[in-house]
Amino acid sequence: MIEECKWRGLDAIRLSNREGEATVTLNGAHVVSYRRAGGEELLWLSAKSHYAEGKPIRGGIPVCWPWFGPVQEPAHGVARISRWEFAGGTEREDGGTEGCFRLKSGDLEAELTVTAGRALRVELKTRWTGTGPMELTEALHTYFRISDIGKIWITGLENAPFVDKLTGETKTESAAIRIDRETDRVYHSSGTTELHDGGRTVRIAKRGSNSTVVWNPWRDKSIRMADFGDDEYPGMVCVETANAGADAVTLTPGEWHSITATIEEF
Ligand code: TA6
Repeated sequence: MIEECKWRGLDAIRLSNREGEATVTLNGAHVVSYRRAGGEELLWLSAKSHYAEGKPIRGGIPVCWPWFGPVQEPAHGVARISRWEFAGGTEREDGGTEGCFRLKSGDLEAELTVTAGRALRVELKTRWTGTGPMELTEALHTYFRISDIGKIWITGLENAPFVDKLTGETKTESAAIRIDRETDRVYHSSGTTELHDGGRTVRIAKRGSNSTVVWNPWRDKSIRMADFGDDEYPGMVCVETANAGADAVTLTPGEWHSITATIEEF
């Protein structure tokens, strides 16, 4: 089913079927909720988040585009604070329910396709219609709901080089990732990662992405963010499907570039 609805006062589209359900606000084409049939909410939302047109939502899957990070104002680009157009939906043969959202920003076009079913699939396509090459950085900045940051571990990034954004160093680690402090890492990796939380595993497979960002603000940074509760950090972790930093994508006029995250819970 594909329904227009209101979600915390925001215009949204709900995509639902026997296998799962997702909700996407037109503000930011922001996936704010996904659960598979019989499952619990996969995505984390801050109790302090803003829910207003033109403001970023703290949680869910912010679309960071056409730049990632504070490289320009606004941080993480314009997509997550812009109103996207809902361009229609499809009930797929494989049982998934798909919604397509579009945004035009100058000579850049973005198209986000969200598919809800047994898995959550998010594809962000970009086309540059200007002249000459254009450098793009981007992220599907996914916030995962977890039981406790001290109990989870992340696999799939062992031995992948990462930039530690807190120190600027480039390092590798051979072990699975466990988090016990503020963590902000941009891994150079095109591989699948898995988030392990007690008996549950969340698999994040991807295409067109050479960066995986792992982030938890811990307490001091949480206190500095007005839309993030001081003591909320233990309940979330970001594992982001991105092209960031040295993994920037150079677009030639007219070509479509695509990045996809497929998220499934076991
Ligand atoms: O993806 C991690 C990160 O780049 C962190 O450095 C932190 O800034 C986070 O994104 C949240 O950024 P935001 O602009 O949403 O507060």
